[in-house]
Amino acid sequence: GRMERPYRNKCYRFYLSDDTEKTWRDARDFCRSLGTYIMSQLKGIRRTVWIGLFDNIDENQFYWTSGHPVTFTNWNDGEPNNWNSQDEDCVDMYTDQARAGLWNDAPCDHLRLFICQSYKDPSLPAQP
Ligand code: 2F8
Ligand code: CA
Repeated sequence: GRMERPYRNKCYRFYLSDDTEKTWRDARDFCRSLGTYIMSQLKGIRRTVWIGLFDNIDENQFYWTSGHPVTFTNWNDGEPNNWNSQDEDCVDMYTDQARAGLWNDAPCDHLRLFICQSYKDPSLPAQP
């Protein structure tokens, strides 16, 4: 059967019935495809959404609000750029077809759509 279980701040989904057996490679590809879920929910929005990344403490030193280290970035060409010498210290993500998933720094006080991420068991601290 299919089960979801929180464990140490991660969520595990088990595929344990005989009819869902896969090769290692197919299992890996299947698990990876779950990651496309978030972007698929944003199709058609065509506006930027805030993500939890900011550099208002130290210019050009970006942090995640979760405290996780920044190990991956996905800036649009030319970003981050503090456009027009404005202080652009918060990061949003494009959702339109051409730029879907790419990041831009924008002024933190601008209004944007957003997505919240939470952990399956909120009593557990965020662990990098
Ligand atoms: O062209 C990139 C540029 O586009 C906008 O400025 C015109 C963005 N401004 C806002 O989102 C407020 C810039 O951040 C972006 O670099
Ligand atoms: Ca920018």
